[in-house]
Amino acid sequence: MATVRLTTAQALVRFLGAQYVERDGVRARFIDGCFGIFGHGNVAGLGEALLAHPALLPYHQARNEQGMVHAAVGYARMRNRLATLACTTSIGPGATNMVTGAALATVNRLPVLLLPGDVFASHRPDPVLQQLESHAAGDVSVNDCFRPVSRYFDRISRPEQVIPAALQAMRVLTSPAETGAVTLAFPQDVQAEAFDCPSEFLEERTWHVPRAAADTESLARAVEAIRSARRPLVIAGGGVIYSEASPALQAFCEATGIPVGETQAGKGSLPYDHPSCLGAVGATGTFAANRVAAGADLVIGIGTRYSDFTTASTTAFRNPELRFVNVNVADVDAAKQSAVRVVADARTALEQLTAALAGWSVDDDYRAEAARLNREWDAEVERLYSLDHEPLPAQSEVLGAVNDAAAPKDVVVCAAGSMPGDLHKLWRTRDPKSYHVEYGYSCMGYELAGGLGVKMAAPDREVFVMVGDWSYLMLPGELVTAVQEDVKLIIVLVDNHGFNSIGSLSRSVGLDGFGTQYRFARNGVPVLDGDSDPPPQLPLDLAANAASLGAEATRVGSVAELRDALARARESAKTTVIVVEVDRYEGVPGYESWWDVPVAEVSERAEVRKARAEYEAAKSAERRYL
Ligand SMILES: Cc1ncc(C[n+]2csc(CCOP(=O)(O)OP(=O)(O)O)c2C)c(N)n1
Ligand SMILES: [Mg+2]
Repeated sequence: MATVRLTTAQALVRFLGAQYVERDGVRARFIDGCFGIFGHGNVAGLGEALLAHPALLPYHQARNEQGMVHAAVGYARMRNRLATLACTTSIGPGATNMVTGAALATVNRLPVLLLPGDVFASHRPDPVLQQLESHAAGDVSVNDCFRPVSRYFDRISRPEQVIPAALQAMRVLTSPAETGAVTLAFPQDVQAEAFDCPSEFLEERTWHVPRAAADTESLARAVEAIRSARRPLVIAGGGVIYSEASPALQAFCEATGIPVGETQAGKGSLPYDHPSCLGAVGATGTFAANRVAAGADLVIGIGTRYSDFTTASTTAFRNPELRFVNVNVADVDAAKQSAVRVVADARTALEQLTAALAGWSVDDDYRAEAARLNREWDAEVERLYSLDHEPLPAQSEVLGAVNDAAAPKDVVVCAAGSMPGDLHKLWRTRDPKSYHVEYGYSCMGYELAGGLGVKMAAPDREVFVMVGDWSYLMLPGELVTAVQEDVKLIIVLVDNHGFNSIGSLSRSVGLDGFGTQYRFARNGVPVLDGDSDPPPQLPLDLAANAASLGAEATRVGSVAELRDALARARESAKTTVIVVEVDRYEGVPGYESWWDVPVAEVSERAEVRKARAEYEAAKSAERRYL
């Protein structure tokens, strides 16, 4: 067998650069590049290999290891999990900075390949700088933190071990059912060590992504459940988008008249103005979807994990006769809610269901009810887009202005705070890839970095990043990366001087917004929220901050100015940050839904006791779907 003398790091880089993915006859490179921040643990080993192979695995510099994983996640999601980026770090803090990103990827079922440097496999110079010394185990390093947040974890302790580790990594990354973060911890001495690498390992390899069909009996059970339902409802999750199943879903809805509620990851499965589209479902849902959900006798979950936001903490579906059919590539999701389990690709299963149900439809009244609710909901969106609130605009008007500025294929990116819920309800989505809200982990700091990855994956689309003031402050550094990489973003920084989201939540549980606004200390004593004499705001200038990081930055004082600034940002080739202040108390209401956040059972505060009584009443509506 032919071999080549390579370092372990060179072998891995050459392997990764030769991996292809194929689905529906379309074949493309899988690992399109490698983000990295160098330190000891990767500068000499992987650094040398990346320098030697710039075409195989283009290197991108980042500011923060967490941010670069977010960028890789944004990239992978935009590419429907058919491509991603690798991330390499030094040992110790560089490595553990990626743990949050790994969890985010795994929770959202998005493929990223993480290559944290690790301590010497030989243990000769222990303890090296940044090494954790365990008193009880010689084989533990901080990288063991990656185990619970990775779909696959291995530590490459000998050069030849890179072969099975890399093959397993690719298997998991390209499996629609298993994908998430894959971590190959890479001891620094092993990276630099040479071995006789089999040439075959380095040859091009194609990973075929299957479209599993439903087996005959599962399909028959699902068809039987649908035929006997009077008020069925589809819940479209991220799986619909990743499977590129929107046309199949639309055909299914048009043939059967079954309406659709969308999860955060599934939003955009149907265009917002399609008569079967009821929009967002669950805790951040529309009245259209939530009313239909409450009475549905059959819920057909397609590509959804049924998070508590989707089920409104198990209160969304209230029909006593309720049953579930779940179509999912992952058995773990298909089996939820004691459903009729259809383990299959979303697009394939929808085509099978449409064919098997030919000639069957819900009754005309139900079909008309969905179409009417779709229009009534859009009237509510229009109302909230044009509140003309003064003196500061409402957040919903800001979303309306951005929605107007975005072309159908442009992408909105968001992750945490009050905007994800408002976007879920209000964003008029016209293309399946135009809505990118990370709400599996809802990680503050994802917005800018994730948006960077989205734009790298889809340079032809404008990317509008919606970020709250506090999320911005958590991880602004990737703005520098966007400027440096010449990746254009339009960032709308919505400033309400603190946590609108958790502020409202805090007030709703009787805590008066405690700890959710920026506050001075007065005479050395921190001033608590709820103080009747609020101290002055901190002297923050977020536009100046963004400008100092290289963006074109501007502060606008009204929705009209925002519209002008958005038009200019579209024209510009550069990354723009538009700071807009909104009224923190002018929120979008909830629509016939609830979210379970436990309230203190005993408290000296009367407001808390009142909130607890309301909590107990609402909680009594929670159900088990057995
Ligand atoms: C990393 C991280 N820490 C904490 C939270 C909990 N959390 C959710 S929203 C939020 C406040 C967000 O503030 P901001 O970005 O200003 O958005 P706003 O709520 O004002 O819309 C916090 C602390 C989180 N989601 N992510
Ligand atoms: Mg805020």
